[in-house]
Amino acid sequence: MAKRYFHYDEIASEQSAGYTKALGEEFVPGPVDGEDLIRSRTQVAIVGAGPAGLVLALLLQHEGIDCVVVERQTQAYVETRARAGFIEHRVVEFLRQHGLSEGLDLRGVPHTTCEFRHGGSQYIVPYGDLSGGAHVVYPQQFLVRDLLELFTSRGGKVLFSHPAVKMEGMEDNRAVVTCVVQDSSDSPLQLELECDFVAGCDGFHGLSRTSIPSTHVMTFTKQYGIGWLALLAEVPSSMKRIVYALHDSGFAGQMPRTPQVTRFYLECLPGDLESEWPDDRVWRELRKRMAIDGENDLITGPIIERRVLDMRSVVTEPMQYGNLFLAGDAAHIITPVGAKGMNLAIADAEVLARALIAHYRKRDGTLLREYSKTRLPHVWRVQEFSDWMLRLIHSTDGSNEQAFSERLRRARLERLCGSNAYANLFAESYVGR
Ligand code: RFL
Repeated sequence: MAKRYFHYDEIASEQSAGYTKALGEEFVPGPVDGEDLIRSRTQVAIVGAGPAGLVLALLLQHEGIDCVVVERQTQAYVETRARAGFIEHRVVEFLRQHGLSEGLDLRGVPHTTCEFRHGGSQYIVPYGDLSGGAHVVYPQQFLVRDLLELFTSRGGKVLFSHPAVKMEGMEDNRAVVTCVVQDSSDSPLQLELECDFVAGCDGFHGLSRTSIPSTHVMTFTKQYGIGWLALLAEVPSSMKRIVYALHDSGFAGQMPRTPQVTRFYLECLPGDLESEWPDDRVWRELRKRMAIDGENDLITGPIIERRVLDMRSVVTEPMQYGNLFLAGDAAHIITPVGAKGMNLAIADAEVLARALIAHYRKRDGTLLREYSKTRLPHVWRVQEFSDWMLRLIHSTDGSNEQAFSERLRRARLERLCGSNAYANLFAESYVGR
């Protein structure tokens, strides 16, 4: 049966009313496993409305390049998913240059100092002065909301509740992304999105990376055998700076988020269940591990989120396959130790956008061909820094030689506070200059 083609504008504008009802006799149901089918076309299909996908979408939109974002989750889910908070100096500058920083400039808080606590001593590192840069603390969900609002207010279309379920034709210039339309009707509808390019910005559990034949990619993985209990508490930050506490019982950290909400981390066993960490145990461990000379100034309050994370890092090489380009967590994940994941995702989107713009505006495909080669050295530099930091703040290095590791940690901290060259290198990598 012949299939009718729709521009995504027609689909998106009718989305709230439900496709079936809105398009009525306008579309011809196709015989795809008994499901209805709609076809549409765009230049760049962006899979995933996280930081990578939305930054890419805005940069392409600015250049008049047609793109459509398909997102598995609902808008409400995407706009409230709390994860990152530290935005690197270079990324802040980039967002400003492109007019994407209004909310961040209004509500973000610059941070320039961090503190390590070890054996009753405090080691304060003024990384801002050392590097001439600053982090801005601005929760990821706020940034995502800002980017979404900008993109849609300029006419951009994001198809929420549209999980991509199939990607084909990337190797022979006939890329098609198939999504299932999750509406309330009984018969599910499929959307086939034909495009020149697919930007796989769908995070670590997305479809893009796994759509590349295994013969064409290498995946490098490091499992650290360490767990972190990631917590969000409805309390103001007790200490106004970022704190990394190195303790015999394990690492504890405090990362400011908003005046009312603070993120804490507690090292735990990788397989721990959240239920094994009730509030009183969490606060007891945080108090103990963050104390200086038995004293601490921790403000306690309701814990609004707790999640056990496995410390692991993964890099996929290359970050492209035919006309499919991976960006952000879809291509690499990094332990949250150095607060780098979202920053890498935005940096990928920046480079990919530049390459796509050169392709469409100058008919020059060089940057696209070299996308992976351009990004991977930066990705590995950041992985190296995160790995260094992870070894600094955890006593478990898998060697059973705990006492030796302890002394190494102290030596590292003393150099960090005693050697300008050492501290400068840390500050530059940490702040992302
Ligand atoms: P995201 O944000 O995961 O977005 C991917 C989007 O793709 C959608 N998706 C699909 N859509 C359509 N079809 C499919 N088949 C799909 N499959 C998935 C998903 O629903 C989602 O909306 O990836 P992106 O854009 O690459 O951004 C990466 C960042 O989110 C991530 O690296 C950071 O959150 C990591 N991270 C931190 N990064 C920092 O730079 N600074 C930090 O301070 C920081 N803190 C953190 C973090 C991550 C954490 N967790 C939870 C792992 C703290 C934590 C606790």
